[in-house]
Amino acid sequence: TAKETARKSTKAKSADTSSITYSKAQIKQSIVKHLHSTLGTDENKANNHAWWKATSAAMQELVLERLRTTQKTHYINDTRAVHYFSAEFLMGRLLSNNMHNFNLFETADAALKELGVELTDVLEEEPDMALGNGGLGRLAACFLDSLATMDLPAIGYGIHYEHGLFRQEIKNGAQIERPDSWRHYGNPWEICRPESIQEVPLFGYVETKYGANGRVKKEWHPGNIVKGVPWDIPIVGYGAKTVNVLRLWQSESSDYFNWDVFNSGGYVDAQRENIQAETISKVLYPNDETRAGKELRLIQQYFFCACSLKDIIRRYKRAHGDDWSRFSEQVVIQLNDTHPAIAIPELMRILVDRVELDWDTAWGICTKTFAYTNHTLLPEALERWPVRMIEKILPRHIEIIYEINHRFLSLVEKKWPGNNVIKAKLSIIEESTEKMVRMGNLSVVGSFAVNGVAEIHSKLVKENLFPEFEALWPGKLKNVTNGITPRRWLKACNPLLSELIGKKIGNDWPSDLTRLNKLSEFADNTTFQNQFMKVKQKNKEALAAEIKHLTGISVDTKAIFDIQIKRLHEYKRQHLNLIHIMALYKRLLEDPSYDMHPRVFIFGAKAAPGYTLAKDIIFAINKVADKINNDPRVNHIIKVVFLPNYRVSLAEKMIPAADVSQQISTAGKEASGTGNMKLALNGAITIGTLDGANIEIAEEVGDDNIFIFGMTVDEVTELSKKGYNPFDIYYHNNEVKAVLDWLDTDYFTPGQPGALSSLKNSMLSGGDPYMCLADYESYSEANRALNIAYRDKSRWAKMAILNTAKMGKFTSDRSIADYVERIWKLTPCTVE
Ligand code: GL7
Repeated sequence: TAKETARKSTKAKSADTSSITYSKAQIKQSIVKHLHSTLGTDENKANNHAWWKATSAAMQELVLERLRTTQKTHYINDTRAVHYFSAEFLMGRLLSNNMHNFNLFETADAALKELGVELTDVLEEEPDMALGNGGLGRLAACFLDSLATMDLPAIGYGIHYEHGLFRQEIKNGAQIERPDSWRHYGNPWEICRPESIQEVPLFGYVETKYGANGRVKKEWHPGNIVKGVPWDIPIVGYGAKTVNVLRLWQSESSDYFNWDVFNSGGYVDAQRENIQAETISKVLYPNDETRAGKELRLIQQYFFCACSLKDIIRRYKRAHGDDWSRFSEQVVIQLNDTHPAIAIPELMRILVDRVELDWDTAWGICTKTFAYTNHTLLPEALERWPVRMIEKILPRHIEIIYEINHRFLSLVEKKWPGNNVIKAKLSIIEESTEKMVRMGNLSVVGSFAVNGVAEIHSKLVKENLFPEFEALWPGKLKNVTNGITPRRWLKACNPLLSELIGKKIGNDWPSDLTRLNKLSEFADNTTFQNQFMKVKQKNKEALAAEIKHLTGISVDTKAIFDIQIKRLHEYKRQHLNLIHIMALYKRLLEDPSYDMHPRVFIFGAKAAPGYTLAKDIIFAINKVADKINNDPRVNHIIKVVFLPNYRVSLAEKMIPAADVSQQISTAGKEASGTGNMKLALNGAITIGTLDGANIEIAEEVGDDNIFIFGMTVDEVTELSKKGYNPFDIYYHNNEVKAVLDWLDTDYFTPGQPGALSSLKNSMLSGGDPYMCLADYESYSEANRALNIAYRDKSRWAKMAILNTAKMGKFTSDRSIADYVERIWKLTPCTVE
């Protein structure tokens, strides 16, 4: 089974590292050496930044040693490998992670102490590598960790963005975006590989030629060529046996590209497009779950896919020459959403135009190589590109896409003769006023497997998004429930809890998370309950200090720490949380003896810069926070905190301190969620809807250990069918009415009445598309139950322990084992 695969390939890695022999003295010596010879400074002059770089360089020495061994081993064994194509990798910081995976964290800590330096301060110097927006990008990062940990040959391919996700500042309550410069002062982990530079053609035209045998040959004359420069980030597995690579492509102008070649017949002026080559990898598009629709975005996608495919083919040919028959045995490419879907026609182009394979052979190779993960059902996130845009940028690819579609539609015709409705629905080309290429359909047609990311999501993919595809290719649509790496999301970020767990059940859990289940035996044990909650208390104190430091707000650490951290999106319903907070505030004002345990509501969220309502919600949270936090009538009972610039490294500080995890999306909208797993793993109790992986979390922890509320997917569908009118609730629920009307006054924005009205409008006259009001009453009830539960210290402690204990399923090792078994068919390769 998948579980066994996961266990076998990761078993007992805890203390079993070659590096354990690396002593404190050696680390100390290495750090000092790098301080001197890499950084040109010394122990007396060095600041924390220099210590961070020197410490990283010392680690990187070990990392590169293992990298060389790994690459040699994979080469000798000619291993089949997975190539994870993703426009986003949200890596966060690497130093602490690499130390933990080498099992050298404590040793390095001690070494630095002897040098008079605090490791925790040093770690804070590292900028987050934020080359992603949210869950999708972080999932890719967790998967890389698991792949290396499980000794699976894998390579991540993506874009070397100069600027990752913007840094968020909050000014007068509103979000401001500032550029992120993660490698401004150099990045100690990345290695440039000029020897593997690739060239990528763009624009231009296609010439049709006729060969001697009557065969039609297509030749693409590009109007522009850009260079892709690879940067490698080593990915250290837990136990530090395998070190894989994340290869990120940076664009540069190609210096020798000779315009004169095309300077005939006036073609150049007509066809050539001038793009500044360097801009391609300049910046990550900051949209999460929305199409950017911009030409540059399509070019980014093609750029990294073309570079990566050439890289893969170069490596394949080194081992197999021109024998293409084994390609799909050696290479599997996982498409992380449709962002890299253009790789499908690109591989076809190479095989048909360059290698000169016949179409069917080429298509056979292609459809045995690609697999596609769908991450969302939101229509605004399903990518479609105008035919005309692809035609202009990739003139040969649009021809290939049409050919793929033509052949695919004859298959559809065979299955459903004469049914033009189905044909129109399944067609890769959408025949709207502006013709569009549907990248989801292209991905399904060009892949041998398609998966959703949680049971419910995969079911909806099958039943709602691609039902005919399921009929056409039974079994092609699968599920792989997401997971998170317990190394980063428990061992490294929550050292106190990790230590406590280690004392109780041993230290094998980071590589076999199901072992946490042994903690269940102690869930009723008062001593263990006290120890567990004491850790939580310490973590809350640390977060309280951070909150004070970042915002100036003091919070009561005996209060319930209630956390909602995720991108700001209407479907995630931060505004449902907010109107409930306002309702509590109102209850307290109207009845000062209203019985509730003190509670601190903590938010972290970035809004896409162009998403106005999302920014309005951030503004509203901050304005309500200002009012409540400064109202002496209630501020000993409620506090509201919005922590600016939510990112991986901030999540690592927040998650260990959470009592409550808010997972309150409208049912059917959150494909999976992964923050839900991280919070529960650290002993937070979920208040959530039956959506995404919440359903599977509820199955694992049991109904007594989670607060489920709201409509189910079926109920949401039913209500939409019937016709949902938020005014019905507004006029029947006095609390809802009072709170929404409150938003229209200037109570929270003195002198600026109406500054929060867009929120009310969205939930009322705007039709409340995410049904906040429909779920309000049920949410409020769940919160009441939660409040009562918290009052019973022992009951709460038991719930928290059981949440940690029951999270075994959600390790990304299990997700990867599922991918290996259901899709990739890889075998681990031990690196000695
Ligand atoms: C997402 C989903 O919204 C999220 O629920 C899921 O956990 C994640 C990883 O599978 O993928 N889909 C998506 O487009 N983004 C996500 O975070 C941006």
